[in-house]
Amino acid sequence: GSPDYRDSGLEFAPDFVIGSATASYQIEGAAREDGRGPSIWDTFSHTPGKVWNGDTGDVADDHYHRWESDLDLMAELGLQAYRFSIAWPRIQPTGSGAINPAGVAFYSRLVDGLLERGIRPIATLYHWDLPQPLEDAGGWANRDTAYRFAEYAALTAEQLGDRVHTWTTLNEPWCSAYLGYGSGAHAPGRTDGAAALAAVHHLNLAHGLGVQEVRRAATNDPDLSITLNFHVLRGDHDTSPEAKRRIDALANRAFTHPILKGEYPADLLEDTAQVTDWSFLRAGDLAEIHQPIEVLGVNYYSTATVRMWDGASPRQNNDGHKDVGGSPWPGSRDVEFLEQAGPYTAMGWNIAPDGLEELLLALRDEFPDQPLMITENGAAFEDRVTENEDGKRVHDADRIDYLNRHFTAAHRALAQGVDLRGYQVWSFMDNFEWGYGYSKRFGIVRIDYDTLERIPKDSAYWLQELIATRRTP
Ligand code: GBH
Repeated sequence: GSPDYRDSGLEFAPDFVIGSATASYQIEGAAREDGRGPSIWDTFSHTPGKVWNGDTGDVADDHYHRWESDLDLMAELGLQAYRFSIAWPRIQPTGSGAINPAGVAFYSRLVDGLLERGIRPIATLYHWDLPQPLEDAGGWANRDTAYRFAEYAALTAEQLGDRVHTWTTLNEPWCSAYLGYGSGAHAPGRTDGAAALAAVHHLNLAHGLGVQEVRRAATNDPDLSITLNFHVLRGDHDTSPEAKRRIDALANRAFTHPILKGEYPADLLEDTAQVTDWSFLRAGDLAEIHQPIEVLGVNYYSTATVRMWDGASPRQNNDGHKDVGGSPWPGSRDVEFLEQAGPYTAMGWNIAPDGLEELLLALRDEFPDQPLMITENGAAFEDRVTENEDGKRVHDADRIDYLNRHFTAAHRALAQGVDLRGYQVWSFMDNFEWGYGYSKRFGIVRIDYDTLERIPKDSAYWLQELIATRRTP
């Protein structure tokens, strides 16, 4: 039975699922092997000027070949769960049509390997690697992509649905829509606010259709979920309430309301009326999107502080991601993102564990019956390797401190009655950090990119002890 968190000190219940997360394009490599087709991230990373240092996911951590020893390491660390993503272009190399058996076989081996080691598989169907032919047909701005996703979800659940425990349809559709089609910082690198909002809707539709397909095809009493990256908003200027309302609508409620309530917020439609007429929203869509889910996945890293730009003073834009010209805020480009108090991670993101507690409580208040899971939390820091007769070590005290503070914040939420089911640390190992290439390291396991050697950092042993003892060390 579950302990009463109000009496438990810093104890985490045995069924509070603690593990770690990765994503296919960030770790697998083997980009052209076993029939994998090209994705928008292959195209984007091979386009000069898009990714730091020209880095690509061609080799990445070579997890595609090293999966077995990677699973051994996860087992050694005692992970209760492993959250990974499935590369759509390995399952359907062109994004439609028959499955590619070699691609399915890789994930089938991976899932079996996890189960053999007693690690719960949490599979994400889409962590941003859209098959390139679907982008050539309009990508997420094209309604047809949602139907293609539903077909892919069905085929995949038919293959793996007898063994996977938890299915996540999409990872952070905010990033797919607004960074992919609005700001252009992510693949496919488009800068069109109307396309970004169409993408929001088609991603929501893909989620709803995908949930229905997986529920039909999976036989292992599946938990269905979606993972969202929430914007936790701060600001005490006169115009901060207006700025918070706008960003909350675009970033948070644009997803939570259709998915969990079956409606788009009226203020979102008004705020974006100059950008699009929302004619992509068709009768019946909201009913398709509004499907019950067992778990809402929460990714949390940082907060944002906002106010409305006065149009005169130099505009601040510290919204924590690469500014590459376009805007991720269609209809609300006049929101100013202010510099925030430190300390900061190597990404320049402010460290604010209280924001996690605040977010979990706010979600509980708005969606009281919806179980939650932290599907990503973690930090990039400049790690340093030391070596002595016992071997190589990475003393990442800053990452341990970050995780300790955030696990403690999650525990405070548990103690206030939040139905939080688990916590997946981002990331199991250093990997391709999207536009930042290999320059930013989020792993609890270090990757030596010359030898591809894996070196568990001190934070990995810290997590091992937390999982074993159920208390932060
Ligand atoms: C996640 O995205 C991704 O799922 C994962 O693949 C990635 O490697 C990982 O996180 C680390 O970046 O408003 O202050 O939070 C992160 C999504 C969204 C986080 C925008 C930063 C802006 C700054 N990002 N957000 S803030």
